[in-house]
Amino acid sequence: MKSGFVSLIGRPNAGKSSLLNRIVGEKIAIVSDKPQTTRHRILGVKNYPEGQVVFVDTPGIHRPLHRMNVRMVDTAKETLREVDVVGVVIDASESAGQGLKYLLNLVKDTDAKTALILNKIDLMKKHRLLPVLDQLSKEGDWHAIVPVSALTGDNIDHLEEVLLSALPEGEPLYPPDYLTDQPERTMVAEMIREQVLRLTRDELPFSTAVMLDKWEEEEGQMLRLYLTIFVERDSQKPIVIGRGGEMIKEIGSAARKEVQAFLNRKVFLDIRVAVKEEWRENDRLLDELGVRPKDR
Ligand SMILES: Nc1nc2c(ncn2[C@@H]2O[C@H](COP(=O)(O)OP(=O)(O)OP(=O)(O)O)[C@@H](O)[C@H]2O)c(=O)[nH]1
Ligand SMILES: [Mg+2]
Repeated sequence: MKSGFVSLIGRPNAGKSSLLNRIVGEKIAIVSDKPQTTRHRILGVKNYPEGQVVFVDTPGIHRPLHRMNVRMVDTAKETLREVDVVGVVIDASESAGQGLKYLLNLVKDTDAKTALILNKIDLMKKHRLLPVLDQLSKEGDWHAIVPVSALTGDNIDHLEEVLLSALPEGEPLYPPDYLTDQPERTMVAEMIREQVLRLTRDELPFSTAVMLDKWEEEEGQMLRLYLTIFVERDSQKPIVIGRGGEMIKEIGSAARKEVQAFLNRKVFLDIRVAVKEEWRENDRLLDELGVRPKDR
């Protein structure tokens, strides 16, 4: 039997979380078209007849401008020392820049095996993929190079085979029914944040956080969940609330559908919006939000 950890590391928006969800077959990580969506490490476990793979989704590697972002990038970097295989996820349809160079350099220092995962091939013509593949093959000591599409599922089976076979021999690390390390409460707060990301623009996606304040369960009553959406400035509050409360209503009703399907029961969401200046620099709040400090 094979078993071990495979991290998914890469630039923001490369499709790491989409890939994790696709592989484990459940939506355990939120996804958005805005960069810096994932803020903490997320485990997803998959069992195969030949063994068990523990996938580790990480925040995108970027130049951090706030304490929150330093924590995010540290979280991702730490996994380089903790896993058996590092899956470097790259958006193959995007042209290479300084950020990619930084990432590839970082990965050179790991003792783990490295696999290059070229994602979003559905966006590319084959003749455009070949030169990208050729170029990147020289930029690392790759155990394997696998083009995939997390969106369509193209070549994902092959990717899983490659990653599983790269792991050491060992017994499963988690019980067979274990899917993720994320508590239900975190998943719920993330579902609300996903809707905020989907429905808002400009700086708002970066400067909002969602906290679950209370989980109220009373005999014979609908489950009531109280949440706060934090923004950084007074001027951002009306954007999240919307004219006549339309935006917050839309966020709430879309999130409620997701939460109800996830918890498999009827839920009442009580969402408020609060201003917390410079929360991205606030260590205590970041701890509470689960954006892990370095010395966790
Ligand atoms: N066309 C296409 N889009 C994809 C694919 N994989 C992911 N996406 C899209 O790319 C965007 C980013 O996806 P995420 O999975 O959130 O990316 P990520 O790497 O986890 O991003 P961060 O958490 O911000 O680091 C979303 O809009 C996805 O729908 C793919 O294979 N093809
Ligand atoms: Mg992500």
